Amino acid sequence: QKVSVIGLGYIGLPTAALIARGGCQVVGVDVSAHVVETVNSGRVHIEEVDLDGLVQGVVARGNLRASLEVEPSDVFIIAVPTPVAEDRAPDISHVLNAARTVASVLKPGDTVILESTSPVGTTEAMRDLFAQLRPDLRMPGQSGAGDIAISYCPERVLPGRILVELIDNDRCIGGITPRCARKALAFYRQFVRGACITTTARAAEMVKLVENSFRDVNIAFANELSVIAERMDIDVWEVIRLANRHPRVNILQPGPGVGGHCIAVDPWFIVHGDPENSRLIRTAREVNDGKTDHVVACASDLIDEYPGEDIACLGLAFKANIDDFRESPAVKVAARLARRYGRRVKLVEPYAQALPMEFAGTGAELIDLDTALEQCSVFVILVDHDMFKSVPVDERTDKAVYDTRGVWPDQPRRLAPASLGRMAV
Ligand code: SAJ
Repeated sequence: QKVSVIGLGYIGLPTAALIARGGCQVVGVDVSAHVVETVNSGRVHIEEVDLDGLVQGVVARGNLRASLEVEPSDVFIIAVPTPVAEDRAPDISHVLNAARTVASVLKPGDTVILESTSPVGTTEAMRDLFAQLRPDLRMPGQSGAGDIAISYCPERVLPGRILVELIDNDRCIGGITPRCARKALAFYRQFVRGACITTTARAAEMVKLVENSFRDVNIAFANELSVIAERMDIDVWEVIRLANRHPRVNILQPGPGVGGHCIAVDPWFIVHGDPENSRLIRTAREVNDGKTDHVVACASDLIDEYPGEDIACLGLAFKANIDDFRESPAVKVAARLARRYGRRVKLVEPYAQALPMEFAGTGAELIDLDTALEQCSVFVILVDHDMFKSVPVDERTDKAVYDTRGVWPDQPRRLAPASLGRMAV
């Protein structure tokens, strides 16, 4: 069985490598010559636990190679990006471009599976594009059984655990017809240990969007609580911990906003599909984005109470214990503070080799945690890296701290920042 994986990004490359390890002949297709060269030399262009060794092995054994061109195959997996445009409309142009190249090599009996997070109806749109470009082939759901099988099967993996979760997570497989779904199911069964459950393509598209929206709405609840609790001078982490002792309550953790490439994006696909009826989902997005502005304002209030003192921003990653800084609320907050306070701002990020470009020209610099503890008086905690949690309280009793992640719960209480102080008195 020959498999082509279109798009060698965070999902496509690990997927291609896993299928290749299972013994299939896999061709990874990407528009970037750099990515193709890197993979063909047995190396990786993305950071992910254990991926480098896996890719090196399957390339050396000849089971995986990369190419700029799509080749005839038995199975095609499309895993290209689906960003949102400025106006929040989903941009499925990469999916349709990938589908165009696949169409040119399709033959009866082939299976096409879309994995990219997509607005509802994208898999059908892909089917219609195939029908238009290949009138010689019968498409599923149009008349009779169809010559090719088309399905949607979203990925659900967590960065940092991608290879484990690709195998262990349950998969939801949506076919254009039940027969398409059964064909895709037989394919995934070869390398997925989790349950594989079939449904329609439209339902599967919605499932993916709903999963990430569920998380966004729940994080928004925690973020909204954190602002309310701050005004009421209550420790939100204690409130959440105690409320979660209720057997049916499970509140998530507040933070400086929501980052990453999925949770802050996918809810817009639902909102765009039905703006009138998605008020809660839209509001959650606004609450989470607004939390970033709130953190900048509160941190600035605190900093203004310590004129001339150095400020340590702890963490830049989009979440704990990873080295991914894209779409990170921590970067957004720290960069805005750096633009305002310049070289007084020091950044502590054990996972960064260099500062992200957002800090160019601000005068802010990267320092280590020990130096920050010696040199800085004000601490703004933006990421809950384990390394930060382990600072003993006696090393930070004299610091003024704005903690967005509840990393130092035992920090001695000090007067709240000016704006909150007025409320509290
Ligand atoms: N966050 C909080 N509070 C929390 C949990 C998360 O503020 O209690 C923040 C994080 O700090 C981060 C953001 O949310 O900035 C997203 O982090 P995450 O760990 O919730 O999710 P991602 O983006 O790493 O991965 C998500 C996962 N989706 C779900 O958990 C429903 C993953 O399974 C998906 O495969 C992935 O999106 C994706 O590719 O769609």
